[in-house]
Amino acid sequence: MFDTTIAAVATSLGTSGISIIKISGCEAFAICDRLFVCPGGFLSKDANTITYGKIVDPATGETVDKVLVSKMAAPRTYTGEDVVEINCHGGIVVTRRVLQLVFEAGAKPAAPGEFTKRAFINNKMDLLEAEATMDLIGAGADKAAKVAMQQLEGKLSSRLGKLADDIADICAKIDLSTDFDELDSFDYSPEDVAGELEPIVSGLRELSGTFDSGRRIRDGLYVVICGRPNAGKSSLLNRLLGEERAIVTDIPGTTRDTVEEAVSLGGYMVRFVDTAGLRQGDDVDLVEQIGIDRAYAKMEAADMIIYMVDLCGDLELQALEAEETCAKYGGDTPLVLAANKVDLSGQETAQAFIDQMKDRLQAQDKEISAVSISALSGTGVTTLTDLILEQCQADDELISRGILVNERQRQLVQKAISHLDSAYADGKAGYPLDMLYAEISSGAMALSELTGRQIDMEAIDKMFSSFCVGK
Ligand SMILES: Nc1nc2c(ncn2[C@@H]2O[C@H](COP(=O)(O)OP(=O)(O)O)[C@@H](O)[C@H]2O)c(=O)[nH]1
Ligand SMILES: [Mg+2]
Repeated sequence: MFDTTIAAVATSLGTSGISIIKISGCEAFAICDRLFVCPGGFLSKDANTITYGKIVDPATGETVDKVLVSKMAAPRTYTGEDVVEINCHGGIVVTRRVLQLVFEAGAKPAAPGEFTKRAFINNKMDLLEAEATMDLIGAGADKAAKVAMQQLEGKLSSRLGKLADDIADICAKIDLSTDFDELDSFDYSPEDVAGELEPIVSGLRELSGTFDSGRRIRDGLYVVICGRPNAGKSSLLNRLLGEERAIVTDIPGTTRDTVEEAVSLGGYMVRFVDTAGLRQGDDVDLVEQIGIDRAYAKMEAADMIIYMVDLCGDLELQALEAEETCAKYGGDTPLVLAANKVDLSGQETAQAFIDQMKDRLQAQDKEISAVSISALSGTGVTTLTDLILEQCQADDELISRGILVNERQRQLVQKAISHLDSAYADGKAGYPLDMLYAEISSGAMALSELTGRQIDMEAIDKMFSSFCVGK
């Protein structure tokens, strides 16, 4: 339990119907009582009730606002402490004044994520649920919110909990079999341990395999649009966003830096990157060259590359460059060829180019998707977005069983796998049980760190500091 009482605005500060000021800690009720005036007094109210009254500045007697106040008593609250929520009017000035009075009455300003940190420390949720709370708030698309909600409901925690129980079971059996005081000594061989570890390791591997889907859903699919200057990259970005975000002109080299924007497509978040046109030669000045280098760096990091071709431009040159791009960046990254300006070239030219490109790339054992589009009129853009969505589709059944969504989770699962894998190999080789025990405990420790059952305070502080104030 903490001895300070904290407060913050839980809603975003702006002009709205109401703002909520949240107070949590052992002094929450007393602090509220110093400025909240209601019939019978706030302290006399039952827990889990809402009371109408006035916020009055104790120093001047001036009424600051008419409010509704919720009183929630420990331990059945979000933080596990006494909690008060003041619903005041949602103006910036009035909200700040009420908050200021709460501070003057004894509350300390809450640090980012401090309410959730207290909830974690008071065992109201594990670390995975705390992360999910922030992910739900930050979700940029439906699927991301859905995954966060599954995690918040404990899907990942219970999946991990089951594996952790199985590991604890093995450790208990090793304990029993190495306990020579027991009359009925328990017969448990290193091979038995290996046999029981096998399904656990494969369960963790399966879980680790969900990270790519989880990351794409939570952070968005990273799609880089590249191609020669004037191919229509910025026009495509604008069409996908439904707004004039990037500057479009017929002057080659207009886009000099990368432009990134996220959109929700079919419930998934997709982060599109428009890049400087790829070209070489004396016309390229220093600034444009920096933009081109950035474009290559983005292509390295991409989950998917859209290579745009100007059907009215030099087709052979672009075919060669598309081949180069595919060879260099298209290894594991899916590449879509978008043959643009079909409104000018006509469908026949577009199709002939696409067929030729597919043949040429197939000769190099590369399969690509290709579509003819007009970034100007919108023709073919839905086919293109369908191809993009194929990359994010994650099976709903997979999501419902709990998936990994961030680097912290991935690293700890990897760590657990590597320890348990060593124990498995040692068991197969018939090494002594106490040797296996050390590896298995390290594996179990990594899983405890994941849920936060065993984690040092410094790591906790670091994690919560990236959360938002008021949650
Ligand atoms: N007719 C036609 N013009 C297009 C199309 N896409 C882009 N443009 C034009 O091509 C020029 C270059 O477009 P822009 O999007 O700036 O190309 P970027 O250099 O690849 O970003 C502009 O004048 C656009 O209006 C298209 O599908 N059809
Ligand atoms: Mg551009």
